[in-house]
Amino acid sequence: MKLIIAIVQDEDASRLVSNLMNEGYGVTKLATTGGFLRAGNTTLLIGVEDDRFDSAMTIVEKVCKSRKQIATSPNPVVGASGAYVPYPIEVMVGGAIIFVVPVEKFIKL
Ligand code: 2BA
Repeated sequence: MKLIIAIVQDEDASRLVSNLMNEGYGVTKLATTGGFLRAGNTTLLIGVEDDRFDSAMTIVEKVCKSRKQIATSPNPVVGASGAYVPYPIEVMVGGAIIFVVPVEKFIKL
């Protein structure tokens, strides 16, 4: 068994959960915050049997799109007045950041 930890954009999260649930996967959805943009994103925990891993990944790839996002720089510059001025930056976010972890045991009590 494997645990897929998928960090996805909020816009994709509902559809991804629905598509996974429709195919019989167990999913846990966590509201998370990215360290760089300090903006909300969604982390899904998906426990899958090895023989269903590829098909779960296919669903994630199909649903999660990468997007340009305009955000306020987390490192503001010092303006002429001496004040810290936030400035907009463009970053490419997503489709998904994925960690795959082997599961030693799956216990359901
Ligand atoms: P954030 O940390 O808010 O990062 C959002 C996007 O900002 C990143 O998209 C990337 O395009 C950009 N970015 C991040 N750090 C940067 C930096 N130091 N300089 C310039 N641009 C930077 P993604 O790479 O698609 O990451 C989306 C979210 O996935 C991240 O949100 C974070 O929550 C998570 N993530 C990414 N890599 C991770 C890792 N190695 N470990 C844990 N979480 C990770």
